[in-house]
Amino acid sequence: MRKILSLALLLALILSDGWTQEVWPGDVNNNGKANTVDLLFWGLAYGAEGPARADQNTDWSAQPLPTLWANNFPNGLNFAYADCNGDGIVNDDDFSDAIDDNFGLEHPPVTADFYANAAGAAPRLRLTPSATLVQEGAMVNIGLSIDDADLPIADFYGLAIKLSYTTNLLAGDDGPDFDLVENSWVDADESYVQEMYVDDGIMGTAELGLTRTNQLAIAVGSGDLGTFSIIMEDIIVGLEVDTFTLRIDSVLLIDQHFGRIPVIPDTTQIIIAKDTSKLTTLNHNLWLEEGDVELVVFPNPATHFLQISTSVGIEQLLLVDQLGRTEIIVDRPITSGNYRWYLNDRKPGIYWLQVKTTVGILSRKLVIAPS
Ligand SMILES: [Ca+2]
Ligand SMILES: [Ca+2]
Repeated sequence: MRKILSLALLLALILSDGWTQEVWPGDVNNNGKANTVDLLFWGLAYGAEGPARADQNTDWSAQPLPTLWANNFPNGLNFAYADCNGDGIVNDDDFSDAIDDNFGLEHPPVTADFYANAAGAAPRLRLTPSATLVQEGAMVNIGLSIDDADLPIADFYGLAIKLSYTTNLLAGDDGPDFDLVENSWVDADESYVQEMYVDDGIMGTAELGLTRTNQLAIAVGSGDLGTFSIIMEDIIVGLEVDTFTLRIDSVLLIDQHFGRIPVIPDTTQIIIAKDTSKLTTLNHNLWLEEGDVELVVFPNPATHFLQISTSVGIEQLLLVDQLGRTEIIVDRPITSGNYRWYLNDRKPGIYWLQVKTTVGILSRKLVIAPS
């Protein structure tokens, strides 16, 4: 009997709100996960006050919802969800003790965060590296900015992005650092702006959140939002060059009413070389992936000769052995077509062909077999 009653009660609770009547501290949008999108909701509710919870803590567990607050988010969710620690006010403690502390934790089912990536004519997030070709061990800064030349954003309130990057190429197995630009257009009115940046160097992922807190939007201005900084570690023996990629996978930019403004994300690549002087003749410092161009190397394994069939021009062809020793095979531009080189008496073993084409660099593993 008691079980039937509690089921009926649960059903009534679900029907009354359309969702569960529990607060998970840090999951402000109640989608099952604490992340930087919750920071955006927190920013909209910042400063609001309402009934406190009976049990005030920030443990990652279901907390009974208090009496509903006077305000709701535009999606209908009550502001009480933004009071993560349950003390009756939405302030910095809710961010630092719950959203930040419980970042990444989930209580399934996890539903969508509704990122709004754009394609075509839309404002654009830009990743601008200080260099695209560096020596191993070098430090590179990558500026993050919004380019709204095509479509000005008059109503910036907050931004949340998810990033991914190449693992194993950064010093200390760490992710990129991020520094927010101080006194930028984001807080041109000197309002309080909260930033949140979390990276996972093992997974190669990071999230950045940025929100205003005064319920007033601001127009996007010129200049960087912030800077990612990375130190390129030594590349592995056997490789002449390697490529670090930083990619914005998802972006959510909102106005002060949680209107989503679609934005085009960006990707940047930085080539790390043992000896950059060998690569400076490149027209495009772009690391090609398999399938980007038609370039066939055969036979492989090779014995007496090597034949290359290419659909694009080649500027330089390097043969790199497993100790990283490099030999230039072709040092002047050749056009598309079929070419043959004799291997003469090169030592059998595993090599890499570094092919600098007119559209980018690619690498092919090559085995030279005993003849
Ligand atoms: Ca959430
Ligand atoms: Ca609070």
